Parts: sequence; structure tokens; C-alpha cells
Amino acid sequence: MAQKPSLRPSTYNIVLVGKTGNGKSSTGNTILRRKSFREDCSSTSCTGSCELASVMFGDSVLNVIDTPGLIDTNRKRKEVLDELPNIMSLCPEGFHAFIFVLRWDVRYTEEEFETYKILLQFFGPDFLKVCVIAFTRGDIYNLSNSNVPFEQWLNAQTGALPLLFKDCNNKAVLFSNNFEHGDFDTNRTKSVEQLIRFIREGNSLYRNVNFAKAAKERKKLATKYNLPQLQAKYQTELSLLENEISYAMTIETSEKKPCLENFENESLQDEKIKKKETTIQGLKKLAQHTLALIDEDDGGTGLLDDFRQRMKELFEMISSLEKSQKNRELKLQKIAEYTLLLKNPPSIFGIVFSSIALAGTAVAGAVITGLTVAIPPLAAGVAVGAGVLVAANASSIGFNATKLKNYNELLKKLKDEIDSL
Ligand SMILES: Nc1nc2c(ncn2[C@@H]2O[C@H](COP(=O)(O)OP(=O)(O)OP(=O)(O)O)[C@@H](O)[C@H]2O)c(=O)[nH]1
Ligand SMILES: [Mg+2]
Repeated sequence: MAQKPSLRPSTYNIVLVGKTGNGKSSTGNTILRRKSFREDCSSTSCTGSCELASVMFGDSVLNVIDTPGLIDTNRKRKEVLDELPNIMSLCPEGFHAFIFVLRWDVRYTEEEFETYKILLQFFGPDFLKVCVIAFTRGDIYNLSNSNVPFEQWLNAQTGALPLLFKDCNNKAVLFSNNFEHGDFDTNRTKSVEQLIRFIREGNSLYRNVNFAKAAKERKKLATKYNLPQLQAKYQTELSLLENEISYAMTIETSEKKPCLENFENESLQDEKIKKKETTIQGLKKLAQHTLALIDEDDGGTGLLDDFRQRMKELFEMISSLEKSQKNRELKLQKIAEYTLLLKNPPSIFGIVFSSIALAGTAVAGAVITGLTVAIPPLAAGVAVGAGVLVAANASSIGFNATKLKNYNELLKKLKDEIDSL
């Protein structure tokens, strides 16, 4: 909500806004009672930047700000909308009135209404609390409608104008900006007094906080009027990004898949992997940065959704690149494990030794058989010793055989894994 004025009661900050050529600068000059702002009769915008000039009116100080007019082309509108926020720094205390300038002798068309809607979106709903409509060319009105009071003429209007009038709490002033006109001073005094009356009745101040509240809507406007430029910018950026991703993908697919037969030395592989990881991470960062910019420029309007969709596809491309890279990395790791295992089989000495020992126990068996016939008590002793040996050797052979089996199984498992990657 607009705040109550905090300035001295006799100081009023007034800003003139509206479509180009409607008479903002002329109205400002009338209020100032001097030609401070440049006026023009051409149809292209005359005022290029926001300007402030002041005047004493009775015991009141009037700070008047002129602004560039809103024109029909989006590009120009964007320029004007970029300039308008400067009014906030010209009057940091805020504004007592936004004078929305119209011409009474020009039909209030859709185009005029569009200007009002832009201003409302740009400054936010608090704009209406301090908005006063100024109809220019009062001198001509007085000539052509001398019998009809202006209020009566206003109330008889149809179409969009009564809606606007209502939005602004029925605050409208007729201005005669022709300095040559005989009644210029009388008309000026009447108009400015009425304006001050409206300001006092409204008793509101549009401040920075009110302006800040409309930031999101302003962003939407900026996107709308800057759309062609934004589209061109992201068209280029996304194409460049896509090119880089495609190039990385081409390299990835064209590169020989690692296999047991062509396993290069590990340090060389490590170097390659690191390089690729850097590329992928770089692409990922760039894509994230671009998406953040799109989101920011889109400002919640959805006008850049096409680019968001394309970014989704690019992220998918990057993640498939990343997957393939991880796969390659894993395969290399398995190949390295396999190669290492192949070079280091379990000790075969144990197995051979156990086999010899087993042969020894066979010989002992034969000796026992002989002794059983010749010297039975000795045979019993040898038999006990041989029995212990058989048991020990059998368990040693069993242990080594399991080791060999496990080794072979691990080799096979690794080989299968390598083949499946
Ligand atoms: N007769 C007459 N002419 C007016 C009146 N108000 C404005 N004009 C004329 O309308 C033309 C445009 O007025 P400006 O004040 O330059 O309009 P503007 O809104 O400031 O235009 P931009 O700066 O381009 O946005 C000028 O030739 C003025 O002399 C008026 O009350 N009576
Ligand atoms: Mg002007």
C-alpha cells in the first residue's frame, strides 16, 4: 500500500507519464510556467530521459519530472522502460502524483489502454493510488465545446475511458498548454489547484518500497519487450553449447573401446580420463550457467520455455556422455584388475609340494603293507605316522585347490564383467 506523505506538506513530487506526443512535456511546462522541458510536434518520441524541474506554486514547492513517452514498437518501449526507473533516484522520497497524460481530442483506443496497462504493470497497483489523468489541449476543448463543462463531457464518455477514470478514483484534470492562449494563466492556476486538491485528498505517497513490490512484473515486461533480442542471444548460445557437446560425443564414440587386448599403460589412461572429465564438467557448468541466465531473463513469464526445453535435451546429451565416460573408466579399472590378477596367480609351490607329499604317503602305504607281514609292531607305528601325513597332505591339497578354484572364478568373473561393459 502507498504510504502517507512524510515530506513537508507544501512539497509535491509529480511525475508525468504516458504515450509519446500526448503532451507530457507541455503539461510539465504549464505547471512550471516556463518552457523547461523540450516539446515537439513530431510523432517520434521527443523526450529521451527523465528530467526534473521545480517551481513555487503559492506556498507549495512542485517538483515536476518529465519522462520519455511510451511508443508502439517493442524495442523503443524497452528503451523507455529501461529509463523510467531513474525517476526513483530523482525523487527518492517518493511521488505524490503520477500524471497519466492523454489527449481529450484523440479517441481512447486499445493502444492508449495498452500504455496504461504497461504503466500499471511497471509501477504496480500502488500506482493507481496516486494516479491523476491529465487531458491536454484544453484550449482547443474550450473552443470546440464551449457549452459543455469538461466534467460533463468526461462522464458522457463510453468504452474503456470510464474504466480508466474509475481506476484512478475519478481524478482527471484538463490542461491548456498553449502559452499563447489569452487565458493561459487562469487555466493554469485552475488546473494546478485542482491537481494539488487531488493530491491532498489522496494523501498517498508512492515510494521505493511500492516500486520494489512491482519488480517481478517489471521483469516480465522487460522479457516481453526484449524477446527478439533474448531469442537471438539464446539461439546463438545454445547452438554453441550444442556444438561443443556434439564434438565431445563424436570424440567419445570414435575412440577405441578399451579391451583386454589393447590395454594401454595405466598412467596414459589416467591422463586421458582426467582430460575428459574436465571437459564434461566444463560443459555441465556452462549448461547450468546458461539455464540460470534463461531462468533469470524469463522472469517467470514462460516466454523462454522453448529454450528451457532445448536445455533439457542438452543436459541429457551431457549425462549420456558422462555415463559413457564412467563406463569406460570402470572398464579400464576392471581390465587393470584382471591384468594384475593374471600376473599374480596363487603360489603353485604349495600345490606341487602337497602332491609330492601325497606321493610319499603312497610309498609309505606300500611299506606298511610289507611290514605288516614281516614286523607287525613296526608296521603299526609307520601306519600311524603315514595316517597323520595323509591327513595333513589331504587338507593342504584341499586348501590349495580351493585357492586355485577361487582364483579362476575371480578371473572369469572379471572377464565377464569386462565383456559386458
Ligand atoms: N494546442 C495545444 N497543443 C498542445 C497541448 N499540449 C501539447 N500540445 C502539443 O502537442 C505536441 C506534443 O507535445 P509534447 O509535450 O512534446 O508531448 P510529449 O508527451 O512530451 O511527447 P514525448 O516527449 O515525445 O513523449 C507539441 O507540439 C505540443 O505543442 C495543448 O494543451 N494545447
Ligand atoms: Mg516530452
